Amino acid sequence: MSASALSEAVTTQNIQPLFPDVDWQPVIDAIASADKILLTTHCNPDGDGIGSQQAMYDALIAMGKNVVMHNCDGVPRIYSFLKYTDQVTMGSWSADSQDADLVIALDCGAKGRLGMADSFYEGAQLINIDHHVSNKYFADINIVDARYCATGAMIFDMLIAMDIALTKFTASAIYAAVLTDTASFRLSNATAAVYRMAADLIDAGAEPWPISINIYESQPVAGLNILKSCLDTLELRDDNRSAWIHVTHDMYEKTGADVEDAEGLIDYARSIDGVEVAVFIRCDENHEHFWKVSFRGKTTADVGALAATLGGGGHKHAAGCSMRGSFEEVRSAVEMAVSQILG
Ligand SMILES: [Mn+2]
Repeated sequence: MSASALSEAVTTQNIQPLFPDVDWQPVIDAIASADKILLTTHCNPDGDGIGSQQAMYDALIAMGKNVVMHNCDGVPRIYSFLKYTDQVTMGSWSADSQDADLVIALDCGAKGRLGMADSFYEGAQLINIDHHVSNKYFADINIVDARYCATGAMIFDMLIAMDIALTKFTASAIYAAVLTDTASFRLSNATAAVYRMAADLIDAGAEPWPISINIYESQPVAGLNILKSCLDTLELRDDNRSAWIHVTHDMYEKTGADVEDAEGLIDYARSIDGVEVAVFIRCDENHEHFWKVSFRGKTTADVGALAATLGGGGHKHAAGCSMRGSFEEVRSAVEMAVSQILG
């Protein structure tokens, strides 16, 4: 493709969707008849939630739609390079200030995970576009398909179904979503079709290296300092098939790091030879007795099922739950659950 062609939006006419059997018509119709559309994603949004929201926002405003974005939590710093992230409002929002007639929830498995009061959705049609196998089908229209590696990949297919041209920005936002949900195209969800989609996104102007630099190579020093203290907590259990790390409140204070800096540390635990399940227990920054527990599975272990036994959810290879109590209490409950699935 010539450089001049890259400066323009790329038509999706010759691009293959990942799953042509998905029926996007209900979403297309709802968008066509909506006056004001609100795009939202789950609490503690990740690259897939933010990337999907950004891509969809870009495509919908290009159609001349009135679109707003609102999430319960802020956009992580590493995704702030996506240009419309400054348009995302956050926090709890009173029902009367929410006047969209169509709310689209992206990458979110359950209504509660959106973090809004029920009254927030009153008077609006709700659409749920998601790839979590544990999805609760909580909306009026549910496009839920666990074959997709990322919700961003679903947006890719939706735009093709809508015959909307891929702009450089839309392609970049989808690329960021897919890059993060496939752990840089390394997980088993990174199929040949996903690589072909990535190539289509690059043809449309997405630039892999600058996107990677923004997401993975722009850490504050505090991020490396929390990595140092976190790796000091590394322990192996279950005949070296589970690897455990944690971050306590104290460690945030000593390093000056925050929850965002601790994202991704679990990958170090999974990277150990022979480890099937990685566990990362981290303290909430503001509540010493609130803990977020993340799980990563390598081959056969289903950490989504594991997290479900602890009241959480997720995918086979990536899942999590929230727990309350002292570190010792949380740790021993999780140890029991992990030992059980590694039986
Ligand atoms: Mn996702």
